[in-house]
Amino acid sequence: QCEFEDDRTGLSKETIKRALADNLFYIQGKVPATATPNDYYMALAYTVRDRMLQRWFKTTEVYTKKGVKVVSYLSAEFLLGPHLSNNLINLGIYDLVRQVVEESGLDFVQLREIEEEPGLGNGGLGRLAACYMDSLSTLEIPAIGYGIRYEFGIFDQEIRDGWQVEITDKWLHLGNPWEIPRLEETIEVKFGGRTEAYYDEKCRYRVRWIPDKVVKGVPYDTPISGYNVNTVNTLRLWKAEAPESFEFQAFNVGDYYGAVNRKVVSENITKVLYPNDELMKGKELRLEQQYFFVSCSLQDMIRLHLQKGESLETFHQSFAVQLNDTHPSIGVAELMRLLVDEYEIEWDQAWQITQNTFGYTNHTLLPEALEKWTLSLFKNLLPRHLQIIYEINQRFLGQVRAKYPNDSDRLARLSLIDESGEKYVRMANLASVGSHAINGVAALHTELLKRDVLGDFHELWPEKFSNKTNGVTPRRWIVVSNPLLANLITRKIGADWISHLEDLKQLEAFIEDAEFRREWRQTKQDIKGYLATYIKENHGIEVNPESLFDVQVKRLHEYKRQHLNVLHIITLYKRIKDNPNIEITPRTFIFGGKAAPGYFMAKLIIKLINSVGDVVNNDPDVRDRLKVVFLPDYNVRFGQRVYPAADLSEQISTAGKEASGTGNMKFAMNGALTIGTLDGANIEIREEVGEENFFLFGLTTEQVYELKSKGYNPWDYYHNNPQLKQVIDLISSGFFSHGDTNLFRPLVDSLLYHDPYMLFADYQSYIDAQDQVNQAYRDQEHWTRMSILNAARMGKFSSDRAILEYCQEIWNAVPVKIELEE
Ligand code: DL6
Repeated sequence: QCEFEDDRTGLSKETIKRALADNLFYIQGKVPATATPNDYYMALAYTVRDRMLQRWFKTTEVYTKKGVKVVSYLSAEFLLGPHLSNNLINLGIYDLVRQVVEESGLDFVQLREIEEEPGLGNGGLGRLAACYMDSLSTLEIPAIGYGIRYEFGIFDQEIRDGWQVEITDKWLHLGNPWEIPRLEETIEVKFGGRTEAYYDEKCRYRVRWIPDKVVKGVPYDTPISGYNVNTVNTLRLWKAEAPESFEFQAFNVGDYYGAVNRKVVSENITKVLYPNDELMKGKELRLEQQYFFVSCSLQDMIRLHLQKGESLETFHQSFAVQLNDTHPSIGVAELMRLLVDEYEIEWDQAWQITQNTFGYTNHTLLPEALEKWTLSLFKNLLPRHLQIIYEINQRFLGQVRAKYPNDSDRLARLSLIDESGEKYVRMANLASVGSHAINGVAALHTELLKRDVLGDFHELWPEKFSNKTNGVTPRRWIVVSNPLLANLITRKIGADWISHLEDLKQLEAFIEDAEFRREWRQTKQDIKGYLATYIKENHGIEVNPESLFDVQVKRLHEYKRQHLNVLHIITLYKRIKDNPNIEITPRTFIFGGKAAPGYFMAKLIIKLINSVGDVVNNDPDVRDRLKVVFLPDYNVRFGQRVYPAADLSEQISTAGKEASGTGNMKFAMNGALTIGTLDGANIEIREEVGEENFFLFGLTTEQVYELKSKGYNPWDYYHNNPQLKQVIDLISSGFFSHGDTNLFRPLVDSLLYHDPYMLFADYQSYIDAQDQVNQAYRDQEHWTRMSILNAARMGKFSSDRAILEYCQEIWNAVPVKIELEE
């Protein structure tokens, strides 16, 4: 036993206090007299990171020594959220560190809130990647996440005069204490130029790529801790830099400006995250980003594999590479290029290795989100890859022809090249052909993938397809976000549920315990109170914490139908105006979410929410029974505040459009009830929690298809439903726009003339379900029972369950225990 603990690893209060002061002085270069709160935050973050480093180092050492199979999660987005609290929880030192900070005379909450969150993602897909990294570490699965270190993440959103305004997200401006650059592991990536055929010394036909640009990829590593285990995996994000030697000496002598400009252009690759979540725009820089991070990552994996002293024939035994949607799917052609051109492996063998390596997860059915690149763009940027894709395609279509002779339509659909008009490379086809496993992210989504989007591939290779319903991590989404509820649950059933979420079932045993129900209700009430205070302090709006908190937070999109929610608000408002003394369940409608900057209709929906809010919130007839708040800049941190406070979770997308949803899971885990359609994971949530504990409405996917094919006419609904007509007419009349009848016309016209997401068809059923919600909320005892049952039955939706399924059914990966004393 040492007399003194090591300052970097010790866990006694005194040691942590000393470490904090030490890091303030030696890393931040400050003394208390000059230190800012940010300096203290940085010192605190380094103190916590120090306590992860030994585990991190040990984890890497064990993986290397044992030569284990590693899951490599390739994702253009990782929406991590703040690190500090999450790491404190995972290390089991949250309360201790909080105490030390406070005993040092500092405000822990203030320091915690200073952290800039790394918003390196748009929404669901990026956040899922972050949850999966947490689960991989918690389950002790050797894993590495590969992505892009965007200098500017998802924009910050401000609301001015009801409209969204985008502000650059400068998350790195005060430094990032959680990452470590590994300059010595820099990798070179080629772009552009041409290819050249030649015969090698053994007279074999080969191709070499002569690029016109080389960019350096510098890895920045972030430790990803697991809960209650020693495993600390790595998230490796690549930053683009220009190689000085190439730019300044050989090519640009005398052209200083040109050389600097080329440097700037190279470094642009990782400057900014594209802010579209479900819209593919064929921008060259985006393809550059994708290829850049994928090439860096595959070269990195090959380097690690070769370091083991193994040949590349066993590469797929070292790495299971998962493609998080098609964004990294150029990896299929890149691995082939590396194996065939650079390591001189025969095509057939290289193809086998490639297919055995990759798995592909699809996250969307929306046609506008499916990635494709024009041939000309592809040829300019990646000329060798285009040749490889042609070769893959030719061989693949040969197989298809053999199986389905004389079926040219099928051939055209399956081809990696879309030749129906301008020619494109289809990335979903490339990912499907190059992977041994393809999955959707909820049961319905997988069925629709198999039937429609990837129907021909499913017919060809049914065995490749499986479903992996999404999940979310209970560490961040209950323990970090909702400590009050987490403590109540732990007091009742112990703490095992945090890593075995199915244990929440044990709460059902207490459903008849009136005292437990009272505590549950009180907890929710307290959290709603905090949110109400936050809204008042930050946005100046008074909300009643006793009212039903009805929350819809997610990206703004017509298919997610935030405007259907608005139609309901106006319906209630109209009822009050027609009968001011009507008995109505008081509600606070809370919205949050960003619209893609170029998505006019989504931005108009934000304006509509704010405009309706202005009227409703200020009308004395309403007497505060309804409140509408749009909270700007919805992000992970804000999610942590709002999920725990919700009574009602709005999951109201048109059936067949939302691949899964994960917000739906976070709400229910925190005891909110769902009003939702039979879409995405809502279906499975309803199955788990019981139909009596879920407010269902709307058309099914089949009914949506059927109605569309029969010829859907929104006017019929408008004319036949006086309530709906009044609501629409009120918007059209300029009532919510100071008499301006043009402002919302594009939205109203879209509904009246097209209604692509069938709001009118679902309107009445939605209103009826909302009326049931009102009734149910009045019986607080009953509501509390339903709330408890929702949380208790959410075990399935832990990301731990999802990751275990991936490990067993796709990756063939097993846990590796990390012992610190080995
Ligand atoms: O799988 C994660 C998440 C799903 O829960 C959402 O339903 C889905 O919309 C989202 N998809 C995207 C689109 N990106 N692409 N491609 O974020 O994935």
